Amino acid sequence: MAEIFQNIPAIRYEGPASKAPLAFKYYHPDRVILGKKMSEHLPFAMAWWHNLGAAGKDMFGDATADKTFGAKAGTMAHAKAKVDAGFEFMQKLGINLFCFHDVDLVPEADTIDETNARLDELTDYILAKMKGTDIKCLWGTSNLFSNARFMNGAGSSNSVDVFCHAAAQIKKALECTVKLGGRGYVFWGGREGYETLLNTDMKFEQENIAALMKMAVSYGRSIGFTGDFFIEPKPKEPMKHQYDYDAATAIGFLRQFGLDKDFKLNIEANHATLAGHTFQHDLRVAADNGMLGSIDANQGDMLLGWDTDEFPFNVYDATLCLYEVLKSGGLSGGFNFDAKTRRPSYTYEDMFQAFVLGMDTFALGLIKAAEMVEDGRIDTFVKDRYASYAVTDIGQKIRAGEATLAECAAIASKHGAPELPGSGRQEYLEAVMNQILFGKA
Ligand code: XLS
Ligand code: NI
Ligand code: NI
Repeated sequence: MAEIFQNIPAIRYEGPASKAPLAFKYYHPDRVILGKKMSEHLPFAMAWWHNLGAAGKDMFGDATADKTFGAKAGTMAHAKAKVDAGFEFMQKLGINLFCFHDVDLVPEADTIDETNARLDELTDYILAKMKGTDIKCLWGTSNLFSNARFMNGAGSSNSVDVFCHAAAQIKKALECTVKLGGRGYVFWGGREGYETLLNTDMKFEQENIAALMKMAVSYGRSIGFTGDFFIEPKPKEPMKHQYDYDAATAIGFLRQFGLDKDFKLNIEANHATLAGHTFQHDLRVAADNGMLGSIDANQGDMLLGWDTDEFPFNVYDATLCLYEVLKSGGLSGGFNFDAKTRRPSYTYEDMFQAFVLGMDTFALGLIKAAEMVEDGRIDTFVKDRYASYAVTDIGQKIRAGEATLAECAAIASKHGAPELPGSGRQEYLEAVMNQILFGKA
């Protein structure tokens, strides 16, 4: 097999003093942090669509990068060249997982049967490539948003034929995921939402989305899929209102329709911020509900109001992300770089540089989050802040759900006007964070 990324060697850990662009400064897979190897804390994944597909095309301009990998675009030869490129890429970076949409793998044909035959051929090709490597599939999904037929959504479409087509794509994508040993299956409801209620029956649409998900669970389980289904919440873009607005909304939906046993969440940094939350907020909401499954690791730009899918460089946010992940006991899924290089970064070298940046950012985040946990000042502060519940009888009864309004009212009249609840000391805690992040300056 001819080397595609010539002149780019396998990327190694060289340590913080290295100035080599294509070397890890912080990601050291075998380094043990809180009793576990870095590589186990950080199961990194490559997103097929961005890394092997996205070539810099945007609403105003053409592609800037060449992602044909020596084949004619849109052919099965191209689909296979992407597999060759993807495996060489992952192996050179030491990444063992990938995520895909059906139409990232093969060009869509005129009929679903022909597309499915192409998927059979290509997944055979991937399976053969996987042999003798540690590379596995993190999750699969189906693209139910690009094709014009999905203009009004998939499960939420007004057209039953479109609904059935979406079901057919999900059926096949699930089969491909199982064939490739995927750990998860994602629903990102790109167009599951609406522009105006003047033409929309929201209740009808949400019931249909749930019905489609139920069919997916029942089919998936019947063909041996034992992993998690995930909803990937996002508030808007492409639709004005998307039903899976944020973690809290998605959890409510899953519980309403009895899907919460089979589903967890795939939290994407840039989607949380689009919803007006911090990344940490949506991670915490998911974790508190036992539904933090997987992460789409990217970052947005606070000055731009859309999903810019940048490779993460913000160590502060990565640290708070890993803090949530460590405290929740780790992910059943992984860290999928749902991210693309900026349009003017169009070379093969830029593709690798982007992953070095992202992996080092999350490695630093892990190192610093572990320091936060070991340091203990933040955890202790939070625990002490609620101590009045632990040290009083009434507090314990409230926590146990055994107190009544009358009992609380009796305490209130006995104790008189409460003292102020104690300083939140936010500035102190932010200084602790800075000391942990930059203390060795
Ligand atoms: C788009 C989403 C998408 C999902 C997979 O904003 O992030 O890439 O991760 O469909
Ligand atoms: Ni995503
Ligand atoms: Ni996204």
